[in-house]
This record gives sequence, structure tokens and C-alpha cells, in this order.
Amino acid sequence: MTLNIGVIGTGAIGRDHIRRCSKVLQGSRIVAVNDINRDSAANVVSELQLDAQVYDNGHDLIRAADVQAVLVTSWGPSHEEFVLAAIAAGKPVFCEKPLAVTAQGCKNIVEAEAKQGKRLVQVGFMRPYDQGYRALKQVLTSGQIGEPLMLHCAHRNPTVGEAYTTDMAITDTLIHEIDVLRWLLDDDYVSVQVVFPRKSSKAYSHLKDPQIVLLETAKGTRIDVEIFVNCQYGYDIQCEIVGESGIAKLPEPSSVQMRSGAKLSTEILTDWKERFIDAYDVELQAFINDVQTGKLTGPSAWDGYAAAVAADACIAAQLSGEIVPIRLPARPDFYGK
Ligand code: NAD
Ligand code: NAI
Ligand code: ISE
Repeated sequence: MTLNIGVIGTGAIGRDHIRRCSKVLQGSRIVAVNDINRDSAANVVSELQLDAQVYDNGHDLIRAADVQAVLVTSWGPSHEEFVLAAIAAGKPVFCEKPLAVTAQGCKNIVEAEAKQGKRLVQVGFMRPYDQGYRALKQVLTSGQIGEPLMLHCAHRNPTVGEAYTTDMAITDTLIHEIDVLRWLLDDDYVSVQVVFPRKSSKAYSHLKDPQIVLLETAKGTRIDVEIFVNCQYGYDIQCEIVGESGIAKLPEPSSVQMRSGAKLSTEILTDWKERFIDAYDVELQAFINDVQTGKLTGPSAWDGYAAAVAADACIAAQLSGEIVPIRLPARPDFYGK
């Protein structure tokens, strides 16, 4: 069976996911697209030669009889209304991060999904599908380095645009670490503090960059994440786990090693789209397969909510400089033990 997908939001990642679902993955086709910029939606249909209808609004797309599943890749503040509408229509929905821009918005989705009685939501947290993070989790769960005591992480982008603000270091950037480290450690966060090192002269004057986020988990593991979104040199994701009897580090993406010009070098990626390209393929193929078997297993609305609760606390910590508690309610049975 081929799954008919409708996509709301045809910006950078919307286009990339449309390319995936129509040209790379198995078992899906794109039958409907929408963007508040109609030309953007129409262009993607002609550029990728899709047999898809362009809708003037996302709600009509969700209601369309031939749309069996929805991808929400519009900008963050619009996610909640489209996900709620898909749940109300009983249609599975893959929503890019953030699930909603506030914890309350995510809670509304969790409650609507539970009331509806079946998992319908997958959040676009792709790092748990990345081979490198999966290998790291394997090492950790095998006990080879003992219990994890400390994690040293970094999320670095070469540059960001002028619209990027200090809180987006949390909601747009750190949100991936918030999600994947929770999954990696099988633990939840209990507190956070944010400290600001000397500001880089390469950042716009309104942006505090870099930042260091210090998280503590329920089991007592301490995590430091450096967020540096004007690092200039590349898109660089680091994660090192210090365990009781050893250290495990996220593998670097594979790259040809060169000896040239009296230097030994390997390339560093600069575009985030390339760094997790395989993970995006795997997460969406899993969504397509799971919709067809009738049971979603990927990152859930609860995972989206948990990330939003932590993100809200991180933003409060940015503003106060204090250690801020993170209070995640107990996970409902609906989302598994
Ligand atoms: P973008 O600005 O390139 O694209 C967003 C698109 O959504 C634009 O074309 C805009 O016109 C459209 N849009 C906005 N509001 C809309 C509405 N109400 N109805 C229909 N269309 C609407 O942004 P992007 O980089 O593609 O990011 C989109 C989303 O994907 C964001 O939530 C972002 O956080 C997320 N994202 C996730 C990853 C990841 O690694 N998982 C990477 C990039 C972006
Ligand atoms: P699992 O399914 O046993 O889940 C482990 C725990 O992690 C669960 O308690 C779950 O609630 C939690 N979790 C899942 N996604 C999370 C997220 N995004 N954030 C926080 N916590 C999360 O573990 P498994 O088999 O390791 O699967 C993890 C993810 O990888 C799942 O989403 C699964 O669908 C996917 N997967 C990918 C495969 C691949 O080939 N890349 C193969 C198998 C699973
Ligand atoms: C983007 O929104 C993402 O989600 C990428 O994964 C992230 O690393 C990048 O910095 C963001 O702009």
C-alpha cells in the first residue's frame, strides 16, 4: 500500500522531506501541499514534478479525503493548531520540532491524543535514529564504561541570521540535545542553569553567543552543553560520556582523510541538512511503516512535551542566571512505562 501524504510548510525542511517521501523512501507519495506562501508550495510541486494538489490552507489539506497522513513542517508557532486538527480528523501526523512553542501547547496535544485513544503523533526528533547516537547508546547500555557520570556536549553552527534570538538557542538548537540525551541516558532532567561566557564579536549585538547550559538528571548525571551558533568553522555536534570506568564519544561523520599541502585533514560539514541526512530518512521511513502497520513507535507527543518542559525551564534560567528546577509530571500509561 502507498501512503498518501499531505505536507504543510514547504520551506527548507518541508522541501527536503517532500523530496524524501516522493523520491527516496518506500511506500509513500505526496498528494497535497500547502504553504502560507502559495508560490513556494506551487514551486515545489513543479520542481519535483509531483502529482499533488496545492491547498490554500492547512486545514483544508488535513480534511482532504485523499490525505491519509500529514507532515507539519511550517514554522514552530503554527504546529499546535495543525497537529490538533490532524488528531481531530483521526489522521497520523509527523510534526517537526518543536511540537508546540510552549509546554502548555504540547500538553494540549498530549491530552487530545490520549482522549482520541490511539497514538497519532510522531515528533521530528531525528537524532535517536542516527547511527552514531545509536552506537553510543549501545556502548552505554552494554555497561562497557559503567554508569554515566558526566556528559560534555556541543552544538555549533557556523552562523545564524539576524532573526535568531537568545532564547532560540534553547527552542531551536538545544532542543535536539534536550531530546536525544534524555533518550540516550533513559533519564529525565531535574534542574538547569545557563551561563554566558565572553560574547563572540561575530554574533549580532542582540544575541548572547556562546552559551553554556548545565543540566542535572534525576539519577544525578551532570551535563554541560555548549551552544555556539556563530563558531564560523562548521556545523559540529559533539557528545562525550564520562562513565565510571571509561569514556565514550559520538563518532564523527565519515569523511575522507587527506594528506596534502603538508597537512593531514578531514572535512567538517557546514550544513545541518547533511549532518543527519540518513537519520531523517530513517525517521520518516519508520513513520510511513508504522502508519501502515497501525502502531507509531517513534518520538511521541509525550517526548515533545518533555522537551518543552525542559526548554521552558532553560529559558527561565537564561533570564535569571539561577538554578531552575525542571518538573516533568509522571508519564501517563498511554505513552508506555
Ligand atoms: P522555513 O522558514 O524555511 O520554512 C517554513 C515554511 O512554513 C515557510 O515556507 C513558511 O511560509 C511556511 N509557513 C509558516 N506558517 C505557515 C502556516 N500557518 N501555514 C502554512 N505554511 C506556513 O523553516 P524550516 O527551516 O523549513 O523549519 C520549519 C520547521 O522545521 C521548524 O519548526 C524548524 O524548527 C523545523 N526544523 C527541524 C529540523 C530538524 O533537524 N529536525 C531542521 C530544520 C528545521
Ligand atoms: P525503545 O523503543 O525501547 O525506547 C527507549 C525509551 O526511549 C522509551 O522509554 C521511549 O519512551 C524513549 N524515547 C523514544 N524516543 C524518544 C525521544 N525522542 N526522546 C526521549 N525519549 C524517547 O528504544 P529503541 O528501540 O532504541 O528505539 C528508539 C527510537 O529509535 C525509536 O523511536 C525507534 O522507533 C527508533 N528505531 C530506529 C531504528 C533504526 O534502525 N534506526 C531501529 C529501531 C528503532
Ligand atoms: C535547525 O532548526 C535544526 O533543527 C537543526 O537540526 C539544528 O541543528 C539547526 O541549528 C537549526 O537551525
